[in-house]
Formats: sequence, structure tokens, C-alpha cells
Amino acid sequence: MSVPVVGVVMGSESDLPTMQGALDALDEFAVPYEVDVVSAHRTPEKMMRFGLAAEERGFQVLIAGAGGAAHLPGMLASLTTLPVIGVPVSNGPLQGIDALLSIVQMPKGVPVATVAVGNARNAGLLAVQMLAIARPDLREDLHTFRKAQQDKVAQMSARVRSSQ
Ligand code: RP5
Repeated sequence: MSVPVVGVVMGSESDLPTMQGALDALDEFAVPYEVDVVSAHRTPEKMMRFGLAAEERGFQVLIAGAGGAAHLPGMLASLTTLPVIGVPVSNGPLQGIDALLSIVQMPKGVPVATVAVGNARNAGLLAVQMLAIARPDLREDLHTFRKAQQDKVAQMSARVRSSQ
């Protein structure tokens, strides 16, 4: 078993369908991760334990998804110097805008990276890019991934142009 290098946490099991995008991206690049439910307001002691132990446990990046007031990414960032990527989860009447503003408006001194509402896939990809700083094999895989995206758009372009 590989040692997890990315810790993926979310405030509730109800966040999992959204956060699956991050897990899928990490799987695609064969990046080992650990996933858990850690709630900032319902299990604050577990959040403290997780955040404080994250570095010595070998994680290199944390991804934290939460909806509503979304304290989890910022609170975890306050407990570790590891980079934390927050995923605003759309949950409730404000459709994720509440979570987005809560995460992106982190006061100065403790940064939190933020992706678009519900875009956990980008959180996974950003984590891979962070790891690739020290992993030439991952960087190569990222170049291959980007090339595949370009090829898909080239195919779209050809289809659209030939349909007119
Ligand atoms: C937040 O409250 C969670 O991140 C979730 O997005 C939201 C609702 O949680 P549940 O009521 O579905 O458990 O803490």
C-alpha cells in the first residue's frame, strides 16, 4: 500500500458526490490519498487532530470541501503549513456562494487556495500540479493530460466547422 500524500476531507458525507471529482482526478494520476469526513463545527476536536498531525503523517497537500459557512478549509490551513485547497460545496439556498465567499475571503496570513463552486476535479488536478513540483514523472503525466485535452478540443473544432 502506498503512503497517502493527499488528505481529502469534507464536512459531511453529503459532500461526497461533489468531492468525488477530486478523488477521480487523483486516481487518474495514481496519486495515493486518504479520504475522511471531518466537520469543523460538529467534530472540531477531530479537525484539530487531523490538521495538527497532517505534516508528520506524510501528507503533502490537503483538499477540504465544505458547504454553508465552510470553515473547514481555513481552519485546517491554520493548523498546518501544508497547502490547503478548498472546495466550495453547493448546499442549500445560496447554492455554494456562501461557501465560496467563506473560503476565498480567508484573511491575510493563512492562505487557502480556492476552486470554483463544486469543481472538486480542479482541486484534485491542482494537488497533482503541486506534487509535480518535486515529481518529474507526474509533470510528464500532466503534459500528456493537457495534450489529450487539446486533442479533444481540436476534434470538437473539426466537428463544428465541418457541420456548418
Ligand atoms: C457542512 O454542512 C458540510 O460540508 C455540508 O456541505 C453541509 C451540510 O451537511 P449535512 O447536513 O448534509 O451533514 O458542514
